[in-house]
Amino acid sequence: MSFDRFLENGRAMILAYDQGIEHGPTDFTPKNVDPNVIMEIAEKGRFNGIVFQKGLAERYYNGKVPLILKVNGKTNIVKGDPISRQNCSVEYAVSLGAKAVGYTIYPGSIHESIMFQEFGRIQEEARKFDLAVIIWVYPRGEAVKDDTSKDIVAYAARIGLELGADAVKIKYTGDPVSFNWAVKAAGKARVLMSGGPKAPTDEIFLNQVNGVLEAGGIGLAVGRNVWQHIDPLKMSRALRALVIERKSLDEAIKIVKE
Ligand code: FBP
Repeated sequence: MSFDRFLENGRAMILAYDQGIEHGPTDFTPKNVDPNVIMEIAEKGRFNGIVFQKGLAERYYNGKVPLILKVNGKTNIVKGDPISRQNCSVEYAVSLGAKAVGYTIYPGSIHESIMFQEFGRIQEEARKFDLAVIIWVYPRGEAVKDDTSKDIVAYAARIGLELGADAVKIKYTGDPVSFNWAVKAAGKARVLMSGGPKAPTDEIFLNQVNGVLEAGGIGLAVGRNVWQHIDPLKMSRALRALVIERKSLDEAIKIVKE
């Protein structure tokens, strides 16, 4: 299957950089606001993929790391039940060098059916081009009270499988036992952890990643915990040790503290 090209030793570490549209430049420093800096972290940090929106891919993608083209996005300016619509065709993603497309759906939003339908079309087009399909599944909206509960995260994972994604990017529940239910629900779809705001300490973040791996997840697709780190390449090395080289949590923590 086309997602295999993102795997190394059965695992994957993917660098996400679509926060500029989702949150605005508030996430950035004068350094990491420059997409070239992120491209370099992805390359030197030996990530298995980088996530860009179309505009960044056109101007900054250098082909050194497999590209995952995010084909929808929204801002956080609009309030209420979220909806995120397609902003780039699959064909254009291919022309930019993408090896996968990414799409976010918000189950629980009153607009979920629009996103489900749109994703369905994108998924089928991606198959024609032999592109992998990664779905960000973020339960949101009035009805969603706790988006990291065991049941809602497992539901998110299952939706990704049912809709035909090769990999689902979901939030961590907080412990490996409950997260394992999401991994089971995802079936043959691979499970990637979504990052969230920078964790208070490196230990906390690496512990979360370790929990995901223990639960059967194959890795992570995160941004802020890497490129907001004081030493992004050091964090990348720690992640590589833990995720790809299957070293212990203690060894990964040692690397980041070196
Ligand atoms: P982070 O690791 O920085 O949280 O990135 C993961 C991600 O899914 C991004 O791809 C996306 O831009 C962002 O989170 C969306 O965050 P949210 O919808 O929670 O504000």
